[in-house]
Amino acid sequence: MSNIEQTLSIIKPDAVERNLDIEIKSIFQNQGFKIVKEKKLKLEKSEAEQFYKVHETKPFYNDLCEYLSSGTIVVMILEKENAIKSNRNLMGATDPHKAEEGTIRKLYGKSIDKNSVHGSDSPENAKIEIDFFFKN
Ligand code: IDP
Ligand code: MG
Repeated sequence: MSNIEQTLSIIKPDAVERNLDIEIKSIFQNQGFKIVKEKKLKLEKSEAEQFYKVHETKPFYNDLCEYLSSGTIVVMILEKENAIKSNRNLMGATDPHKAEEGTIRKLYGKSIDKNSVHGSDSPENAKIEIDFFFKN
C-alpha cells in the first residue's frame, strides 16, 4: 500500500552559510522528494527554544538553540513515499563522524552540533514541526 508522507527538513546555519542549500535541495530532489513548500528565514532564540522543546532537559539545549538561531536557515516540507524514514536515512547519523557514506551529514556535517540538516523523526513530530513553520 502506498504511504505518501510529508516531513519537515531544515538546512541549518552551518550549511546555508557555506552556500550548500542549493546542492542539498538537489540531493533531495534527485532522491525523489518533492519540495512542497520552502522558506528561508532566521529564527529568534525564543523560537528555536520552542522548536527544540523536546530537548529542554538536555545539557546541550542552550547551545543548540543559540546555534539554530545564529543564522539563516532553509525550511522545507518534503513529500515522498515513507518520507520521514527516507529522509532520516538520507541525512545519516546525528554525529557526522558516525554517518554512513553518501549521507548528507557525512558529506557536509562538521560536528555533532553543526550537522547541516534537521529532519522530523516521527509522523507525530512531522505534523507538529510542519505546523510550527507553515501554519498560516
Ligand atoms: P537528530 O537531529 O539526529 O534527530 P537529536 O538527538 O534529535 O538528533 O538532537 C537534535 C540536535 O541536537 C542534533 O541534530 C544536534 O544538532 C544536537 N545534538 C544532539 N546531540 C548532541 C550532543 O551530544 N552535543 C551537542 N549537540 C547535540
Ligand atoms: Mg531529532
